[in-house]
This record gives sequence, structure tokens and C-alpha cells, in this order.
Amino acid sequence: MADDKVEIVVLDCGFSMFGMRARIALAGKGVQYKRLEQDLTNKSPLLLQMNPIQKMIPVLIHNGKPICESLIIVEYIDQVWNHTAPLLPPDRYLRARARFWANFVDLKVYGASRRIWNSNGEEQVKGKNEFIESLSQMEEELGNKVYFGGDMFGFVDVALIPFYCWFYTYETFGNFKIEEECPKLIAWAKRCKMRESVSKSLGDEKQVYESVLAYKKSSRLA
Ligand code: GS8
Repeated sequence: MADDKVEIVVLDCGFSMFGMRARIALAGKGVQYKRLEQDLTNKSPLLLQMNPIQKMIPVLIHNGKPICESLIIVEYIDQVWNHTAPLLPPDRYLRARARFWANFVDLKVYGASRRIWNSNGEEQVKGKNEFIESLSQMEEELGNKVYFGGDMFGFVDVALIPFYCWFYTYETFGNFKIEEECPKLIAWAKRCKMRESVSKSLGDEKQVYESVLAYKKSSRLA
């Protein structure tokens, strides 16, 4: 594909694990793009025009056409730039399995993770327990493989690895150590981070934490 004629823009937000997915997928394919940082407290006309239904980032804009929802964006990137570094396997069953676990990350891991930093008391403890349970289930799915799909970094890895730079935030709010609960998953995360497409796309864990503190402060004031 003649990339110099193609315009690719990502509406993104530094701390977003969903935005990081798009960044990792594009970096892995070696695609150049323009990243437009969005202020989610004051949404831009471009974001509202490109994602009028959800009004959320990330949005991938490919030649003026918007694609929304991070996992759909990652799959789209994988299909358009299919000449290198495939993320989804060719086998239909393995593809379905990868989609299942990526969806599990959104439904279970993400759902529980929010409650660790965004609630208190019993609700927070429940969130923490469900978070550990969901990561343990993922650890089981990983087994002794290098990556979720086997020897190749793939779709489920892209879906989950952005959460790694949020671990410091979860641990600080929830007062626990993820490595004590899921050591194999931490070893997997360190392996993923050795890849340039991942290391340059993840946020800094301390900055993520600061963003969460700032968000909590501003939502208390609202
Ligand atoms: C979630 C995107 C999302 O939550 C996806 O792309 O996978 N299922 C979607 N985006 C957040 C920022 S990251 O927490 C967002 O844009 N929020 C703005 C809002 O809720 O108004």
C-alpha cells in the first residue's frame, strides 16, 4: 500500500489503554500516523463528528473515514496492513478463540479494574478480587506459551498489555501486588514490553497514576 498517499489519524488520549491498543497495532505494522491528543473534559468538534454515537476515543480515521472501538480498530489495522506481523491467526477456530479472550479483557478485566480505583470499601474489595480472578483466568489461558497466540505476539496480547502500565495505579489504590497473585502474567508482560511496538506505545505508570488522581479530583469538583 502506498502509505505516503494515505492519511491516518488517531484521536487518542495519553493514559487510555484503548488508545494504546491502536498505537501498538499501528507501530507493529510500521504505519506512520498523526496522533491527535483529545481533552475528554472538553470534546473537540472532530471527535464529536467522527464518533457521534459514543463520543469516545480512540478513533482511527483512515482517509477521512472513522473506525471506532479499539478491538475493531486493531482488527481493521490487521486486515488493511496484512502484509506483515499478523495479529489474528489464519485458523478460524483460533481466531474465534482470540476474539473471545480479547472480549473477556473488556468485559471482565476492565470492568473489575475500574472499581479498584473508582470505588471504596466493599465495592473496591469486590473489584480487586474479581480483577485478580480474571487475570488468573487469563494466566491459565496463557499457560506456558510465550504469547497468548503461541510464539507470535497477537490480538489478545494487544488487547491486554496496555493494562500493564495501569498496574501501578491498581496496586496503589487497592494495596496489593499483582506479581504475588499472577507471576506468570507479569513475566509475559515483561516479554511484551521488550517489543518496541509495545514499549513506545504504553503510557508511563506514574503518569497514568497522576492522570487518574487528576480525573478523580475533577470529577469530585464537577
Ligand atoms: C472504550 C473506549 C473508552 O472507554 C473501546 O474503544 O474499546 N469500548 C471502547 N474511551 C474512554 C477513554 S479511556 O477510558 C473515553 O473516550 N471516554 C470519554 C467519555 O466517556 O465521555
